[in-house]
Amino acid sequence: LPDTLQPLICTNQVGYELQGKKIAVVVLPVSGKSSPVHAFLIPAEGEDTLWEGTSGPLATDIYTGKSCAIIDFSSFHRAGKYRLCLSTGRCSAPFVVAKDPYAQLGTAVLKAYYFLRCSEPLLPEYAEKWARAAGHPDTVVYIHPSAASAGRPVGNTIAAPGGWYDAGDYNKYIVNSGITMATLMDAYEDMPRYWDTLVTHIPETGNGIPDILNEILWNLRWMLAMQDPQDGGVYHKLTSAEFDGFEMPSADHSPRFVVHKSTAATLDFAAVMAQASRILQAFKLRLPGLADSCLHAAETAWQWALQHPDLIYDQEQLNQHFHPSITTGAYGDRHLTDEWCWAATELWLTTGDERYKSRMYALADLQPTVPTWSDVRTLAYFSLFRFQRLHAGKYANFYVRLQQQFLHLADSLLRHPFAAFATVMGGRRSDFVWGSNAVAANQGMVMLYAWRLTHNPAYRQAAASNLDYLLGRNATGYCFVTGFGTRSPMHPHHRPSIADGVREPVPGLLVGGPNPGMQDHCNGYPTHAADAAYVDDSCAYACNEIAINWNAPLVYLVNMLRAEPH
Ligand code: 9MR
Repeated sequence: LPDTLQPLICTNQVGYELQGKKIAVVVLPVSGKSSPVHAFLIPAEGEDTLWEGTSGPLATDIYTGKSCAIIDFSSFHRAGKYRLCLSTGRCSAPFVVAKDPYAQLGTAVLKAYYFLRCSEPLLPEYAEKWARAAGHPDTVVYIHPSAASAGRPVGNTIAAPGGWYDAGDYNKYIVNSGITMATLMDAYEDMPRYWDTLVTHIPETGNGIPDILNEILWNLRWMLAMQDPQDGGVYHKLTSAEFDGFEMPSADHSPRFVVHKSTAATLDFAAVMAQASRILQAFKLRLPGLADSCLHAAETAWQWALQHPDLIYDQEQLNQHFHPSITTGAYGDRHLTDEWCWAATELWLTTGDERYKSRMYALADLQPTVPTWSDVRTLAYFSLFRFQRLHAGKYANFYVRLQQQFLHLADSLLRHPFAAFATVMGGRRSDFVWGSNAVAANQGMVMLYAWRLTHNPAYRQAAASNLDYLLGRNATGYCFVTGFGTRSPMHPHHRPSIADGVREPVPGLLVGGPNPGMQDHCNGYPTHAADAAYVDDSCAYACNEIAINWNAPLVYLVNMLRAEPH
């Protein structure tokens, strides 16, 4: 039979935790089939049947209409490498069942940030075959708008080197750095000891600071340079006027600009700096002055925001008035209540200063949501839950209310799973947006916080179901992390991966995932069905790009599951 007429056996291609739920989904090529499916496990090398079982009644994938059979082999508890087979003789690719199946993955998804570093050469010692020359020194960056002479900008400049490229493009955006940094710092603050032993082999390794913080510091220093020391406001982004071609970083010499101070960027910056300041307190000897500088940066940013409470980044409008036109990512956000709450909360947690209280209290009127770059309210919840002990006395009621609201969000996700794949992800059509894979990872994070608050194992299981989704138990049959699993993206929309002449893409990167919006108009999408609208093609930036804010919740999810095994 041709492949399209064969059942698709979807497993977590990286592997299953020995003590965890073990589910595979068989997607049948036809719809409306209802007799259960029989499956059995065999060793990767061998024929003996080690486990066999039958699915329950088939469920319909509400997006594709296909019939799905859920094979639950959780009762199988032997570590090893296996294949799951059907009575037709068709088998899955080999996958492992292990006590600690995500050790390499947990490291690689963090190491991915090293590969995204701007202004620094990636040395073969650390980057292996993906070594490359430095690009974009960003030591001379024009303050937009700027006049031009002989085709080059002229005017005032700042230096803002370093940081990570945002995604498959070579620009650096404060708003998106904000949520990314917070998520990585959450991972650090929620499991500080875990990171003592996780080494990513980067130039800073061994300097007495855990590598996750070393990597965070690389972007933190860039962010600090994006603040105007004169007034405390923060530039929205550092960018070329247009997206660059598909070339290596070192080949791009187009002029770079910092563009428009915005309230969203400044508040996100304030939140990040406040959180960084309290983390870096513990490293004062190795990083003298840095914790204090971060706090000062946070407070001056907050003051600027008070004076400019609603300076929205509206790229189209700016382009009507200023030159050159800027057509790169906008990260324009018109609703700033959540940014205010988040910045106020982080500043309050770090300083204890009651000035931030009223803005933080506004959280009580905002229902928690799954975080995205434009909606950061739940980042405030995450930090508040981490420092519960501070909520005695007059804060007790506020805290109890937030906890109820938060568990309401977690329960609503739990109550509406995607039945065909038994994952939280996909339970709502609206899960399939640009960057849907980050929705899955962020839902996983929400579930892990709910688990830590209640110790109810159903939440941990739900988080793991979304990791299974990302690693292959989904309608596309792809493991969405480059370099992992048996079928993973080979052509992500990531300029170095396209231009470096190396067959394998840079590893450890989570691609955007199914997105029926298909805004890239790339040919080759197999379907409009929300959960299967994915194509592994570098032109498909709406589903196959990579981005710092998508990897970060995966760093959290994978490593928290490792840090807190069953
Ligand atoms: O992740 C962003 C997504 O939510 C937006 O819908 C999309 C269109 O504005 O932009 C995405 O972010 C991209 C950014 O604008 C530029 N760098 C690449 C980002 C990932 O595609």
